[in-house]
Amino acid sequence: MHYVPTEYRYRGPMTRALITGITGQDGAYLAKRLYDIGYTVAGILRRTSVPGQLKKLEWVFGGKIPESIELFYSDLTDAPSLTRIVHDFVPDEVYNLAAQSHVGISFQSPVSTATANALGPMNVLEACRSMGSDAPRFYQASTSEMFGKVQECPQNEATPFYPRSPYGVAKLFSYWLTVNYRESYDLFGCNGILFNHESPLRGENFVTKKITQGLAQILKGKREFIELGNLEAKRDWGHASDYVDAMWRMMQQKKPEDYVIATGIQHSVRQFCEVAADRLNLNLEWQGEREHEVGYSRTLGQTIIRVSPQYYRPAEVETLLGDPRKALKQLCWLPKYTFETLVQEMIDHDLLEQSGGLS
Ligand code: F7E
Repeated sequence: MHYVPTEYRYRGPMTRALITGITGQDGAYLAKRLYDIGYTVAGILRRTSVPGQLKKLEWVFGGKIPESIELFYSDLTDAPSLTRIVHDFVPDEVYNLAAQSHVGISFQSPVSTATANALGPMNVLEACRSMGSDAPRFYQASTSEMFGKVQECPQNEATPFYPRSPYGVAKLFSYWLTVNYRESYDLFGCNGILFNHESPLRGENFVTKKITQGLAQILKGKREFIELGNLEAKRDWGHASDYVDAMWRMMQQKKPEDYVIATGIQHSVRQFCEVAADRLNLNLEWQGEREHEVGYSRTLGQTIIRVSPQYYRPAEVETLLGDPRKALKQLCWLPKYTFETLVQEMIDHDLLEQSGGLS
């Protein structure tokens, strides 16, 4: 499954990778992946007063983060400190995963979203460029949100962009900046245009985790119902561990290019609810219409899903479906997870957590 042709440029166990956003879902999976194949891994994290910032990273390493993984405090808006870290650590590869990643919140907080998601990557790129001939390879976490109001279906690397949120607009800036640094300075910069990717480590305010965690809590009698927004939105959902493997593969290519990473299969939020509820034998039945619609569990004899317009977005991305053929062919990338195994893994994890089986 993870076959890598020998002509791929893998520089051996001395390779050094710096990951911004190492404490997030993708950062944690990528750190584990690179560590496992012998990289020296370092990460950048932001100082926060909220405890548990390292939880995801600890989870992927089975409880304890290896001591060899160096963690630097910085921020994508702190250009001098980013430059210092790049000069001190001297990475071969930089993965820029840090971002304000919630699309809905970007409408409420557009300036901080643009600062982190547009100016942030510029600071990281500048830090890389300042290394001159020792400049590391650079990966930018680009996103299917750039397709927004989709101009064709499915979306591939040539599909015109039409972002629909401050998040998508800011990410478009970084996408083009990466292309521009590649063309202007011969920097090895590539964009992974990743469609939605989930896992047990997904943040609690993204729809998939909200559903799997919420339904597990309902089953354990810890809450009555969950509230969701647009049930008709369609997404191409994959698993984060498969997607970080694609990130690494594009960084081993001879030439830097941009790749769509997706499964090529689409489901609606409604279907996600149905598959998740089915795994828990909740016998979900939809009743009513629009904001009066509810999901009723015949097993529990109660309403478990309500629709709340507070989760509607000012401009919605109704449908996303990726065409991953370039990645399949050039990167020999093949996802291991299906939609069903992804939902199952998230449900299993959240059920165990709600039963007190995970600390
Ligand atoms: O929403 C709808 C919502 O917040 C998915 C990020 O990783 O993927 C993610 O962005 C859909 C939207 O992800 C609720 O309106 C319904 O249509 O899980 P989400 P997203 O916005 O697609 C892309 C590729 C990224 O790059 C982003 O960083 O679900 N939806 N009800 C809801 N969404 C949320 N969050 N909460 C609800 O209650």
